[in-house]
Amino acid sequence: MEEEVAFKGPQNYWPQAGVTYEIFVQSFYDSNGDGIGDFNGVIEKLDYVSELGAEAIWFMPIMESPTYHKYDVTDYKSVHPDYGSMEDFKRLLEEAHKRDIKIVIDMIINHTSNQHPWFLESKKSRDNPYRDYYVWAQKDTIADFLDKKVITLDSDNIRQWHDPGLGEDYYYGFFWGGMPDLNFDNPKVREEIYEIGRFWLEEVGVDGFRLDAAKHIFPDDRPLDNHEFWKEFRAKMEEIKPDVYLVGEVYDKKEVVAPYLPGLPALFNFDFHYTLLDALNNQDGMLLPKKQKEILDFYQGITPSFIDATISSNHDQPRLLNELGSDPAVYKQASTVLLTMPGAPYLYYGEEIGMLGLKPDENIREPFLWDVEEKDTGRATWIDAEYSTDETVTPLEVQKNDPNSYFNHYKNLIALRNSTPALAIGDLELFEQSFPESVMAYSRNLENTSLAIFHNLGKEEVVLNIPEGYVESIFKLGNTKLEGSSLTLGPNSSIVLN
Ligand SMILES: [Ca+2]
Ligand SMILES: [Ca+2]
Repeated sequence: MEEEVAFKGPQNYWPQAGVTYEIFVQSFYDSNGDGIGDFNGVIEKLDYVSELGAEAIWFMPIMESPTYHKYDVTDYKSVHPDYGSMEDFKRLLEEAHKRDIKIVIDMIINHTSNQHPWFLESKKSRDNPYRDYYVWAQKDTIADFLDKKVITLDSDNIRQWHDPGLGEDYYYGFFWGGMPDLNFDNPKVREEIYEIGRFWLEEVGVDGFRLDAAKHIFPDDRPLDNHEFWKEFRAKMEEIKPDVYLVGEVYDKKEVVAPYLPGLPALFNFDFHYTLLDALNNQDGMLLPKKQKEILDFYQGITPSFIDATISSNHDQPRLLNELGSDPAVYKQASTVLLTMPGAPYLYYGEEIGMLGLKPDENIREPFLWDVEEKDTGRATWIDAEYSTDETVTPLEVQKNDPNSYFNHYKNLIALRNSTPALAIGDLELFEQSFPESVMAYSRNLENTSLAIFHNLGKEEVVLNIPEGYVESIFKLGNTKLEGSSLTLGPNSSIVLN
């Protein structure tokens, strides 16, 4: 197994196509030995993020919250003290910007914590000034919904209406009772949210937001109101920072996702994630390129300018290596597909060293393994790792010295993408001719450059005739052989041809 990279040299493709690295601060790097990752720890590892080739970081929630995951905020203008002070965070921003790394933070506005001062006020009485910050209903008006089981891609909650134990009034919380939904029909709530956006962009200096639960602002039967809200949000944020970056989580299929584009110029492509897994696990060569072409054409029909945020995993999914039968060859191929397809790829921390983890969520968010345990002074210990331990995952420092490690594979591929314009921003085209069933084939085209990319997802060697004009390999994974127009692809091998 040998990898070769021909091109090198920096380019700046973010946000259209550069790699964004998703960090869970809690599990990343603990700088002060209290067991919890922190901002100063991230600062120490910014050079690592650069080395990896990522151009931006998305931080999972950093604001005050009673839970370890912090998706239920109690103070929108704070940072969680476990992670450090606001001064530490501002220093992090400054250090990141010095290295040309953009910072995007998770913004959770669909709901707050039930410990948020607004909610504590809201539940006091019907005439409290904060009552209408949330969604309330009398029990008898929502009788039909009380035990209704609602299961969506992003929630397996069985009920949305919750009893605070104060009489006949129930409140709405889409995900769970600990996270009451804000009432976006109330203009005061919208003003509060815009002010919070202003605070982070103007006073703190972040580059943008990842918008959590973007399709749940209004209930499912009001999609048009959701689309309108995000257009208003975008306009307000662009008044403050014209180049603000907004990426939305609309956890659904393309028909539901695309209408959000005018308000949320970047959207996560969850179809990409699921189709990638299907393709690799079923050795179905053309499934993903066809799907991806369909999605991009569909988006194009809605708006000509959008950012397709592609993902191979994130903090809500089982670790990618687990999803792929723990097969290292398939795993390396998954990232080769992600990083040779169009889009703005997101890389979840730890995937570059092959971290493992299955649900519950805590275990797909385990501490990063920087070095072998006895030398790993920065490893977080807030949780006892069940899946990613020294016995199961090779720590980064060890991987750095192995040219065939996951880390070097990711690093080489990202470097190739960053230095190859057609790979970063070229159009996606499918070939007219057909190839063996296990072969994924597509080209990436920009001006006079055309790259042909072939992946054999199968476990048997295949031989194919490639289209004319491609003569030289610029990246290889696994066993491949090109002789004239005859290309031999070993099991789980990939090649990029120029
Ligand atoms: Ca710490
Ligand atoms: Ca909502």
